[in-house]
Amino acid sequence: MYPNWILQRAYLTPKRSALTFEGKTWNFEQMKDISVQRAYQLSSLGIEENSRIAIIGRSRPNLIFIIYACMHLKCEMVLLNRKLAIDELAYQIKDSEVTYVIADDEDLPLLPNDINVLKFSEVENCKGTPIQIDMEWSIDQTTSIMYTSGTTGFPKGVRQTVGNHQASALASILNIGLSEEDVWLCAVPLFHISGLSILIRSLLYGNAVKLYEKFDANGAVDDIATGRVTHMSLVAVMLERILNRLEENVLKASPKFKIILAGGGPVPKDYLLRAQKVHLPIAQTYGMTETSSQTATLSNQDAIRKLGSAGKSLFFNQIKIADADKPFVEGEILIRGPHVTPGYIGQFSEKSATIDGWLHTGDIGYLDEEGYLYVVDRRSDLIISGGENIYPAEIENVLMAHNAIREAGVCGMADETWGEVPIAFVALKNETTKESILQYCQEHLAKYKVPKNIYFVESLPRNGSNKLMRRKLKELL
Ligand code: S0N
Ligand code: AMP
Ligand code: MG
Ligand code: MG
Ligand code: MG
Repeated sequence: MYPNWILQRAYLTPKRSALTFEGKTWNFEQMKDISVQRAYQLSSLGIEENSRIAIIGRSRPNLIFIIYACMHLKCEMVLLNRKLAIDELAYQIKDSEVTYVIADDEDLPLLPNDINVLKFSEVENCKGTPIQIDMEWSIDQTTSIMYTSGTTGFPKGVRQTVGNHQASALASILNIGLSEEDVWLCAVPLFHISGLSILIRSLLYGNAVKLYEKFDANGAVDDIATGRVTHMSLVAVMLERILNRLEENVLKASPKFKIILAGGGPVPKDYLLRAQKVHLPIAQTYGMTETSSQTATLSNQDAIRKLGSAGKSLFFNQIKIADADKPFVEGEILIRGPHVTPGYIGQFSEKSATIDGWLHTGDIGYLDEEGYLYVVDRRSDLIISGGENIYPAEIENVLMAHNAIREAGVCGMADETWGEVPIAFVALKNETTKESILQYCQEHLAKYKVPKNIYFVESLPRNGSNKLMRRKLKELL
């Protein structure tokens, strides 16, 4: 058994800063008091211990209080991506069989009608009867569940356990180091592991988190240049915006600023070189929802010597390349370690996440002679736009449901702003317009998944067994 992270942290360092948001600060004792109160309130409103619930909300302190309250109740929390369309959220809510969706009042319009919703305001205004809060958690207990898209177009709910999160946070700190004054800037969504892992590290380490409701490059540059924050997690698009601001204003990172953890997709080498010039230390990292964040990380000292590498695996983790018996041979990246998910929920609950203990990522890479990982290609057809994953099949499924479309194929296209964006090729059976198709996509897909362009074609490239050859789509342009 392991201690309830929130109670243990409040016991160890009650007066240390835990969270700052828009000029207001909470220490760990206050975080505990508020979250315990919210747990009483949730319980009075019918949220049972160990039940599975979903949470949706803006990145604001009240979202964190609800998340911590659900941890006290040992609920399995499905963290919903608030950028998704109603159909996409409805699928996750149904697949996960949650008893309730606990929702920021502001997010009610995002949700389908036929579900049990508890509004943040209802929880906050409820009287709440004290209950016994468990001091101990078991290592196999599921803390969080995040949906991640798959090749079939049907997202899978990935379990992240107490043990996964602890192993991840410990491996991270053994690599990065820790001091009492550390402040981690969180401007990535809490519904992604990039964001949630910042909160969990804070509970385990006792360091403060500075939370932004939305990423704001000017604010981040100010915090980095003055040294008000020491760490930040981001994706390449955010780094680019920060570099532009630093360069435009002839600013440098404060010597107090320690590290940017850059992940969620490849970081262009040019950004790493630009970062050196403005004294911005960067650690490129390779990780995923299935590994509760980082698996391998490149230290800033190696940033130029091993330009483009995602570094070495962290202490408890192992990486190997399938069927590669020597360095520089490319193959599928396999991962093993205590941070790897035990599996999925819902319709994929029977599917094993690992084979012989190894997570088969689908990503292609190689290890160099010193054991540094290079990710050369991502898992089958995955498009990453600004750190959000998109599988062509999700978009193709929606397009095929349009009454004028006979066949549809989607692929990624390099994009200045987002790294990559989806584009679609369609063959029609009835007359329609591009506008009508885009309108239809907007109704059924998250905005970042709506194809940036639709091309009308006679037919799609297929192989002998009639399978769509997505890699040939671009040749139609
Ligand atoms: C890049 C972000 C911040 C962009 O959002 P922004 O600028 O706030 O946009 P909005 O104002 O909301 O909207 C403006 C218009 O832009 C469109 N839009 C927004 N985002 C995207 C997007 N990603 N792609 C395409 N279009 C987008 C809006 O639709 C809107 O359009 P219009 O004007 O038409 O209305 C935002 O996208 C963001 O926060 N991205 C990051 C998400 C993220 O965190 N991804 C990582 C997921 N992976 C993991 O968590 C595993 C890896 C990991 O753990 C990790 C990752 C990074 C760092 C560290 C780690 C770690 O290991 O710890
Ligand atoms: P997600 O689970 O949504 O975070 O997506 C994880 C996927 O992002 C991985 O399987 C990779 O395809 C990709 N990815 C993450 N980090 C990197 C990196 N450093 N370089 C290249 N691709 C990455
Ligand atoms: Mg109990
Ligand atoms: Mg994902
Ligand atoms: Mg946004």
